[in-house]
Amino acid sequence: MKLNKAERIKRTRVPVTDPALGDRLPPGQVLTERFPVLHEGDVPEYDLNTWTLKVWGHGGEEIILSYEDILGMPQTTVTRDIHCVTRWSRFDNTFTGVKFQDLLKEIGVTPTSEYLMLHGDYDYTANVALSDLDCEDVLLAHSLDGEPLTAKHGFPLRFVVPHLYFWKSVKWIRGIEFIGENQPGFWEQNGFHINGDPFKEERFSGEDLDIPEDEWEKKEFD
Ligand SMILES: Nc1nc2c(c(=O)[nH]1)N[C@H]1C(S)=C(S)[C@@H](COP(=O)(O)O)O[C@H]1N2
Ligand SMILES: [Mo]
Repeated sequence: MKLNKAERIKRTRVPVTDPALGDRLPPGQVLTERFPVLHEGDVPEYDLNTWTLKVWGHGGEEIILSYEDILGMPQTTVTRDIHCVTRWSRFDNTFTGVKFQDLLKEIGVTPTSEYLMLHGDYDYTANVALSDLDCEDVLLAHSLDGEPLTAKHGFPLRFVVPHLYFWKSVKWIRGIEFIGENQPGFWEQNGFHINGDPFKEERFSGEDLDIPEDEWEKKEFD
Protein backbone atom coordinates (compact mmCIF):
# COMPACT_ATOMS: atom_id res chain seq x y z
CA MET A 1 0.00 0.00 0.00
CA LYS A 2 1.26 3.42 -0.88
CA LEU A 3 1.37 5.77 2.06
CA ASN A 4 -0.24 9.13 1.80
CA LYS A 5 1.95 12.21 2.04
CA ALA A 6 1.41 13.00 5.73
CA GLU A 7 1.94 9.35 6.65
CA ARG A 8 5.15 9.16 4.65
CA ILE A 9 6.60 12.27 6.21
CA LYS A 10 5.77 10.87 9.63
CA ARG A 11 7.79 7.76 8.84
CA THR A 12 10.92 9.45 7.55
CA ARG A 13 13.91 9.46 9.87
CA VAL A 14 14.12 12.69 11.83
CA PRO A 15 17.37 14.35 10.81
CA VAL A 16 19.94 15.47 13.33
CA THR A 17 20.12 19.24 13.22
CA ASP A 18 23.58 20.75 12.85
CA PRO A 19 24.13 22.63 16.14
CA ALA A 20 26.17 25.24 14.25
CA LEU A 21 22.93 26.44 12.69
CA GLY A 22 21.71 27.40 16.13
CA ASP A 23 18.12 28.53 16.35
CA ARG A 24 17.94 29.43 12.71
CA LEU A 25 16.97 25.97 11.47
CA PRO A 26 13.61 24.80 12.83
CA PRO A 27 13.50 21.41 14.56
CA GLY A 28 13.54 18.37 12.27
CA GLN A 29 14.64 20.34 9.20
CA VAL A 30 17.64 19.83 6.86
CA LEU A 31 19.38 22.64 5.03
CA THR A 32 19.45 22.53 1.23
CA GLU A 33 21.09 24.87 -1.24
CA ARG A 34 19.06 23.66 -4.19
CA PHE A 35 15.51 24.81 -4.59
CA PRO A 36 13.10 21.86 -4.74
CA VAL A 37 9.93 22.18 -6.83
CA LEU A 38 6.76 20.84 -5.22
CA HIS A 39 3.17 21.16 -6.32
CA GLU A 40 0.00 19.41 -7.31
CA GLY A 41 -0.94 19.20 -10.96
CA ASP A 42 0.47 20.96 -14.00
CA VAL A 43 2.52 24.12 -14.22
CA PRO A 44 0.13 26.79 -15.56
CA GLU A 45 0.91 28.96 -18.55
CA TYR A 46 -0.39 32.49 -18.66
CA ASP A 47 -1.04 35.40 -20.92
CA LEU A 48 -0.19 38.34 -18.67
CA ASN A 49 -2.66 40.52 -20.56
CA THR A 50 -5.56 38.40 -19.34
CA TRP A 51 -4.14 37.22 -15.99
CA THR A 52 -6.10 38.49 -12.99
CA LEU A 53 -5.92 38.42 -9.23
CA LYS A 54 -9.31 38.55 -7.49
CA VAL A 55 -10.03 39.71 -3.96
CA TRP A 56 -13.40 38.96 -2.40
CA GLY A 57 -15.23 38.34 0.83
CA HIS A 58 -14.12 41.65 2.39
CA GLY A 59 -17.60 43.12 2.39
CA GLY A 60 -17.32 45.30 -0.71
CA GLU A 61 -17.46 44.37 -4.36
CA GLU A 62 -15.09 41.80 -5.76
CA ILE A 63 -11.83 43.48 -6.78
CA ILE A 64 -10.06 42.35 -9.93
CA LEU A 65 -6.41 43.31 -10.38
CA SER A 66 -4.28 43.03 -13.49
CA TYR A 67 -0.60 42.19 -13.53
CA GLU A 68 0.09 45.84 -14.34
CA ASP A 69 -1.85 46.89 -11.24
CA ILE A 70 0.44 44.68 -9.14
CA LEU A 71 3.62 46.06 -10.71
CA GLY A 72 2.32 49.59 -10.18
CA MET A 73 2.09 49.12 -6.40
CA PRO A 74 4.96 49.85 -3.99
CA GLN A 75 7.62 47.15 -4.30
CA THR A 76 9.44 45.49 -1.42
CA THR A 77 12.41 43.14 -1.28
CA VAL A 78 12.98 40.81 1.67
CA THR A 79 15.53 38.08 2.30
CA ARG A 80 14.13 35.20 4.32
CA ASP A 81 14.62 31.53 5.13
CA ILE A 82 11.95 29.10 3.93
CA HIS A 83 10.95 25.78 5.48
CA CYS A 84 9.09 22.96 3.77
CA VAL A 85 7.16 20.40 5.78
CA THR A 86 8.94 17.66 3.79
CA ARG A 87 11.98 18.69 5.92
CA TRP A 88 14.05 20.89 3.65
CA SER A 89 14.89 24.46 4.54
CA ARG A 90 16.62 26.99 2.31
CA PHE A 91 18.28 30.07 3.76
CA ASP A 92 18.49 33.62 2.37
CA ASN A 93 15.91 33.66 -0.39
CA THR A 94 15.46 37.20 -1.68
CA PHE A 95 11.91 37.82 -2.83
CA THR A 96 10.58 40.98 -4.46
CA GLY A 97 6.96 41.93 -4.81
CA VAL A 98 4.09 43.71 -3.10
CA LYS A 99 3.67 43.46 0.65
CA PHE A 100 0.27 42.07 1.58
CA GLN A 101 -0.12 45.11 3.85
CA ASP A 102 0.53 47.44 0.91
CA LEU A 103 -1.87 45.53 -1.33
CA LEU A 104 -4.68 46.11 1.17
CA LYS A 105 -3.84 49.81 1.36
CA GLU A 106 -3.69 50.13 -2.41
CA ILE A 107 -7.09 48.52 -2.92
CA GLY A 108 -8.63 50.24 0.10
CA VAL A 109 -9.62 47.08 1.94
CA THR A 110 -9.82 47.05 5.72
CA PRO A 111 -10.32 43.41 6.72
CA THR A 112 -13.17 42.60 9.01
CA SER A 113 -12.52 38.84 9.12
CA GLU A 114 -9.67 37.11 10.88
CA TYR A 115 -9.05 34.40 8.28
CA LEU A 116 -8.34 34.10 4.59
CA MET A 117 -8.31 31.41 1.97
CA LEU A 118 -5.61 31.81 -0.67
CA HIS A 119 -6.47 30.34 -4.06
CA GLY A 120 -3.81 29.26 -6.54
CA ASP A 121 -3.97 27.47 -9.86
CA TYR A 122 -5.12 24.82 -10.28
CA ASP A 123 -7.67 24.61 -7.48
CA TYR A 124 -5.02 24.81 -4.78
CA THR A 125 -6.00 26.45 -1.52
CA ALA A 126 -4.27 27.29 1.74
CA ASN A 127 -5.91 28.89 4.74
CA VAL A 128 -4.07 31.58 6.71
CA ALA A 129 -4.90 33.81 9.64
CA LEU A 130 -4.92 37.53 8.92
CA SER A 131 -2.41 37.95 11.77
CA ASP A 132 0.02 35.73 9.82
CA LEU A 133 -0.27 37.92 6.73
CA ASP A 134 -0.19 41.26 8.49
CA CYS A 135 3.62 41.22 8.64
CA GLU A 136 6.38 43.27 7.04
CA ASP A 137 7.76 40.27 5.16
CA VAL A 138 4.64 38.68 3.68
CA LEU A 139 4.72 39.35 -0.05
CA LEU A 140 2.95 38.65 -3.27
CA ALA A 141 6.25 37.98 -4.95
CA HIS A 142 7.12 38.09 -8.63
CA SER A 143 10.89 37.73 -8.33
CA LEU A 144 13.43 35.58 -6.56
CA ASP A 145 17.04 36.69 -6.22
CA GLY A 146 16.42 39.52 -8.66
CA GLU A 147 15.01 37.35 -11.44
CA PRO A 148 11.35 36.79 -12.36
CA LEU A 149 10.00 33.62 -10.77
CA THR A 150 10.38 30.59 -12.98
CA ALA A 151 7.15 28.96 -14.12
CA LYS A 152 7.69 26.08 -11.70
CA HIS A 153 8.23 28.36 -8.72
CA GLY A 154 5.02 30.26 -9.34
CA PHE A 155 5.38 32.76 -12.22
CA PRO A 156 3.94 35.33 -12.46
CA LEU A 157 2.98 35.76 -8.79
CA ARG A 158 3.13 33.71 -5.64
CA PHE A 159 2.48 34.29 -2.00
CA VAL A 160 5.46 34.16 0.33
CA VAL A 161 4.67 33.64 4.02
CA PRO A 162 8.17 32.86 5.25
CA HIS A 163 7.32 32.15 8.89
CA LEU A 164 4.93 29.30 8.02
CA TYR A 165 5.68 25.97 6.33
CA PHE A 166 6.06 26.58 2.62
CA TRP A 167 2.83 24.87 1.60
CA LYS A 168 1.11 28.08 2.76
CA SER A 169 3.12 30.07 0.18
CA VAL A 170 0.64 29.61 -2.65
CA LYS A 171 2.15 29.61 -6.14
CA TRP A 172 0.21 30.89 -9.16
CA ILE A 173 -1.93 32.96 -6.82
CA ARG A 174 -5.24 33.97 -8.39
CA GLY A 175 -7.56 34.68 -5.50
CA ILE A 176 -7.56 36.15 -2.02
CA GLU A 177 -10.75 35.36 -0.13
CA PHE A 178 -11.67 36.72 3.26
CA ILE A 179 -13.56 34.07 5.22
CA GLY A 180 -15.55 34.47 8.41
CA GLU A 181 -14.35 31.32 10.11
CA ASN A 182 -11.12 29.42 9.69
CA GLN A 183 -11.48 26.56 7.19
CA PRO A 184 -8.84 24.05 6.10
CA GLY A 185 -7.29 24.46 2.66
CA PHE A 186 -6.01 21.65 0.45
CA TRP A 187 -3.18 20.21 2.55
CA GLU A 188 -4.89 21.15 5.78
CA GLN A 189 -7.72 18.81 4.74
CA ASN A 190 -5.17 16.14 3.95
CA GLY A 191 -3.35 15.52 7.19
CA PHE A 192 -1.44 18.75 7.66
CA HIS A 193 -1.68 21.26 10.47
CA ILE A 194 -4.19 24.10 10.31
CA ASN A 195 -1.54 26.74 11.22
CA GLY A 196 1.86 25.34 10.16
CA ASP A 197 4.47 27.15 12.27
CA PRO A 198 7.82 25.39 11.59
CA PHE A 199 9.41 26.50 14.85
CA LYS A 200 6.55 24.86 16.76
CA GLU A 201 6.72 21.89 14.38
CA GLU A 202 3.06 22.25 13.48
CA ARG A 203 3.33 19.66 10.70
CA PHE A 204 0.35 17.35 10.99
CA SER A 205 -3.26 17.48 12.01
CA GLY A 206 -4.20 14.96 14.65
CA GLU A 207 -6.74 13.24 12.47
CA ASP A 208 -6.20 10.09 10.50
CA LEU A 209 -7.37 11.10 7.05
CA ASP A 210 -7.45 9.42 3.73
CA ILE A 211 -4.93 11.27 1.59
CA PRO A 212 -4.57 11.32 -2.18
CA GLU A 213 -1.30 10.65 -3.95
CA ASP A 214 1.04 13.60 -3.91
CA GLU A 215 3.69 15.37 -5.90
CA TRP A 216 6.65 13.60 -4.34
CA GLU A 217 6.64 11.02 -7.05
CA LYS A 218 8.15 13.63 -9.34
CA LYS A 219 10.61 15.32 -7.03
CA GLU A 220 12.65 17.87 -8.94
CA PHE A 221 14.69 21.02 -8.53
CA ASP A 222 14.73 24.27 -10.45
N1 LIG B 1 -0.73 26.71 -6.56
C1 LIG B 1 0.00 25.91 -5.78
N2 LIG B 1 0.83 26.47 -4.87
C2 LIG B 1 1.60 25.68 -4.07
C3 LIG B 1 1.54 24.28 -4.16
C4 LIG B 1 0.65 23.72 -5.14
O1 LIG B 1 0.53 22.49 -5.28
N3 LIG B 1 -0.08 24.56 -5.93
N4 LIG B 1 2.33 23.50 -3.36
C5 LIG B 1 2.79 24.11 -2.10
C6 LIG B 1 3.83 23.32 -1.49
S1 LIG B 1 3.33 21.88 -0.75
C7 LIG B 1 5.13 23.76 -1.38
S2 LIG B 1 6.25 22.92 -0.47
C8 LIG B 1 5.58 24.97 -2.10
C9 LIG B 1 6.75 24.63 -2.98
O2 LIG B 1 7.21 25.78 -3.64
P1 LIG B 1 8.45 25.61 -4.63
O3 LIG B 1 8.04 24.61 -5.69
O4 LIG B 1 8.71 26.98 -5.17
O5 LIG B 1 9.59 25.09 -3.81
O6 LIG B 1 4.56 25.54 -2.90
C10 LIG B 1 3.28 25.55 -2.30
N5 LIG B 1 2.41 26.28 -3.15
MO1 LIG C 1 5.10 21.01 0.45
